[in-house]
Amino acid sequence: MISIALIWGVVVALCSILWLALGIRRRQLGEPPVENGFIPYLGCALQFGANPLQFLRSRQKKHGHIFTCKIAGQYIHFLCDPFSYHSVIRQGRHLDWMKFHFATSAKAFGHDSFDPRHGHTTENLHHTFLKTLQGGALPSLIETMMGHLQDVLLKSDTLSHSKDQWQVDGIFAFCYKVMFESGYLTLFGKELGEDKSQARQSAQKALVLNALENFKEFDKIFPALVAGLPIHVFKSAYSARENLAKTMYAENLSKRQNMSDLISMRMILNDSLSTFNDVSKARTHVALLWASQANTLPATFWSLFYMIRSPDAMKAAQQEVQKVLEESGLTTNLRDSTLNLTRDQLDKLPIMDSIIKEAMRLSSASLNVRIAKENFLLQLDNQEAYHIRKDDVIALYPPLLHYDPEIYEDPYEYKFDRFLDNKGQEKNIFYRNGRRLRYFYMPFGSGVTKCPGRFFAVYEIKQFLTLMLSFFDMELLDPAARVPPLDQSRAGLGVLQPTYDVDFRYKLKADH
Ligand code: HEM
Ligand SMILES: *[C@@H]1O[C@H](CO)[C@@H](O)[C@H](O)[C@H]1NC(C)=O
Ligand SMILES: *[C@@H]1O[C@H](CO)[C@@H](O)[C@H](O)[C@H]1NC(C)=O
Ligand SMILES: *[C@@H]1O[C@H](CO)[C@@H](O)[C@H](O)[C@H]1NC(C)=O
Ligand SMILES: CC(=O)N[C@H]1CO[C@H](CO)[C@@H](O)[C@@H]1O
Repeated sequence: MISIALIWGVVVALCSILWLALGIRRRQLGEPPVENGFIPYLGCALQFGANPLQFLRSRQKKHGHIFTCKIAGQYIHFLCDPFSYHSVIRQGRHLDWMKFHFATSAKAFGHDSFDPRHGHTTENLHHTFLKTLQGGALPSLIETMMGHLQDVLLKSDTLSHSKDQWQVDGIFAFCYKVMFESGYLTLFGKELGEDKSQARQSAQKALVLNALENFKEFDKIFPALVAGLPIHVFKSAYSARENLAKTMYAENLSKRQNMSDLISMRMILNDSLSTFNDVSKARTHVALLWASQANTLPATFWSLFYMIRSPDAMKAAQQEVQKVLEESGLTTNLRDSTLNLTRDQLDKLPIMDSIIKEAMRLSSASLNVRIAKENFLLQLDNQEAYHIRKDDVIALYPPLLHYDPEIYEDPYEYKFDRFLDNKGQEKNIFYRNGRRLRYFYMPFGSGVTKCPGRFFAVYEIKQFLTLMLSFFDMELLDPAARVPPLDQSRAGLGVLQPTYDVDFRYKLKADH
């Protein structure tokens, strides 16, 4: 933390000098109101960083539906009116999404640019993702994940052996271990070869544990990388990233079995469509590892935490799971066999869905970003129109929706059935001021940049919760434990982490 503070200090100093050279923007006729902030270059970055929601709300009150803030040298137009969102989300002609996304990924992970305009690759990543993470790709992802989850929860030594006595662990730590290992193996497969010897198993285990440690080390500084600091400033995070990459060279990945289509297809496309070198290719796999885990892990934490903390939620979910298992002729008395829940069965868990959605409503904070390709006029829903300059950034900040008391009554409260209608099915009709909203829930981004892994992500969490409910009794160590505050250092980047972990205890159910 000290090093980050120091670096910020240096950044502020450098920026002050830059500012003298660059000056500030003035609002021109027809442009949104501008906030230059008090600090040169950084502008409103510190106020925004401390509490983005509060900051944006206060500016919205002052300026209205759209305003411009200078943040770290960049002018960002924040559009705060949910009824006007579609003019950004559906605005392909004037707005570019690749520039920002590909630049950010290249900066953070160190691979060559994916932007086809830079000439390193002709791979259509978007297409690769859709083909390997959605639709027909889902059943096999789900089945593989289910197998790994059960291995990790019941068979391997990831958890303590005496699970039939109460075990105490942090919920966050628990979710991290279980979901990382299962998700990692689902995407990247296992290197086992013909012999499944003990030594091979331990080597496999060590690989996963190392990957987890490296992932954590790198993930810690991810916000700083997105903010533009070079990775070389962070020695240990840099070596963590490179250690991950070293396990993902083609020669290493090619020894793995049961790898996901996502990774195997990208390996082939790598070679046929890109001029990336081996290191660059390996780093693109690290980027995918990060994308598949960085949000899923905290989302799993919040789902499990809120479910355990709310006795009503846990009871309702338990009954729902029981019903689906019984209807399918499955029991959970399965110490030696495997529970095989298909996509259809997982689709029949609306209560679980709502539990997860509500947990993400409260914890997700992903900034949706587009860049203006040219000067153009942005039309708002209230008939106002604003001039946007080429290369300006337009941003949507969904927590403004998720915490809007006119959309979600008592928005700071966790209500597990908030996303259920009166028939107990998924509720997707929400209003603001009596008008139906098209966009009311956006933890996965929007439009072309919407997370391609979102279906799998929710299935993963559902599988995890289903297994936890089926196999374990669990309770909070302190039943009156408060909800840990959100760590705002990642605001804008996805699901936020808790500022501290919360302990729970778990025990294998008696009939196991
Ligand atoms: C709860 C879990 C997850 C959340 C909240 C989440 C959220 C997001 C968000 C907000 C974006 C960026 C959208 C934007 O920049 O506008 C994104 C991108 C992405 N996510 Fe997820 N994600 C989750 C899980 C996953 C999983 C499990 C996978 C893969 C297995 C995945 C793969 C990706 C990929 C590949 C991208 C980049 C897409 C692109 O650049 O075209 N995500 N995700
Ligand atoms: C990757 O494969 C090479 C060649 O088989 C091997 O020497 C190296 O140790 C492997 N790296 C890792 C990190 O497993
Ligand atoms: C790979 O998948 C096949 C079929 O799905 C399964 O029989 C096999 O045990 C799996 N191998 C590993 C190493 O998990
Ligand atoms: C799980 O169920 C699916 C669909 O019923 C089936 O295709 C698959 O082979 C099953 N897997 C196992 C391991 O039983
Ligand atoms: C190193 C590596 O992954 N090589 C593969 C790249 O893709 C071609 C097919 O296009 C394979 O033949 C290579 O083995």
